[in-house]
Amino acid sequence: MTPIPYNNNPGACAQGAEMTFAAYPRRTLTDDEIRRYREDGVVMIRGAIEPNWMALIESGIEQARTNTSLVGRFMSRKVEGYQMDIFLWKRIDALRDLIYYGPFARWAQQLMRSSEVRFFYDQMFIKEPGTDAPTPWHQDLSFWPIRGEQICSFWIPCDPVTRANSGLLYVKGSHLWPQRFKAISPDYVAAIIDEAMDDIPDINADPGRYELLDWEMEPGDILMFHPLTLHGSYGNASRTQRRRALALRWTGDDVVYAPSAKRMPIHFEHDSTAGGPLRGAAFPRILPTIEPAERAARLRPERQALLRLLGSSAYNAWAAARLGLKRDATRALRQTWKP
Ligand SMILES: O=C(O)CCC(=O)C(=O)O
Repeated sequence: MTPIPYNNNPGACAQGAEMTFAAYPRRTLTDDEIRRYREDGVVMIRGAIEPNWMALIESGIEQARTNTSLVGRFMSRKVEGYQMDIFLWKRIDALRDLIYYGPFARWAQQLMRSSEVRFFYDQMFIKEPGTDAPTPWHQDLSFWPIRGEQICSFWIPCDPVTRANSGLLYVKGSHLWPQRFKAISPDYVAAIIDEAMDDIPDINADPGRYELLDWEMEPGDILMFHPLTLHGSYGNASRTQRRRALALRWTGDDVVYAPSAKRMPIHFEHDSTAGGPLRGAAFPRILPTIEPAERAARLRPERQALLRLLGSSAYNAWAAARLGLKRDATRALRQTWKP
């Protein structure tokens, strides 16, 4: 299929709109790539992303890096040199265009075998040179207020990555394990740690026991992975190279909204109700067609509701104090990350 040209001018679609639907990718995924995603829980596709889309990603990441949101500052406050932020597309036009008009939704549709594809959220992960902060082993789904099988994430580096400068590592096939592990974030956010869930085994302390997958990657390469595949990364040992990456999360037909105090709160407007499908401006439908009302909402950048943000911080402080009382619980959360 012919790729649709994009004029590479961030914001052009929002202002005039020469595109009204998601572009077709340079190439579709092969049966073998889809099989690897299903069996291993992750697949790396080399050279998948065309330079025009990479330029948009880099522009979006640089805007987010240099103009951090309130929630981004909160997420990054504890780990020196490790900068994170979420829902970037709500305030950065280049990323809104990427999500609506980039080729990503079509790959997600193929992987998830779903007729509908909604965008769940985006996330930035930046590790400055010499940042000794790992991303602990975790399963993404433990963090999220959703349920379902048709969910996938893409991880896109903007800089060359190796294991030593914080390329992602995966435990092969771990998405098929029966356990649901506690949500361990780089700053150990207590509010989302559900004590009823399993403790994550100390993967790096027992290397012979697990088959790890990782790749040296260049800008233009993409990782596609299942929300239950255990993954993490070392700190960035490079003295010169910043490591910037964007994650895009997608949902399909069977996904329902499942909010809980122990899941990531959503601070943007949407119309989903507990147990029902995702809908509304926070989780826009991209395929099979764009939902006009959600698309109209996307033209109005939205700030996170401050009151809800303050409420989440207070709840988190309370949860941290509670978890601190249970010393055994926190000990079990610590992981070995020595290169
Ligand atoms: O970039 C990283 O180190 C973490 C990425 C990650 O955990 C994710 O995209 O789910």
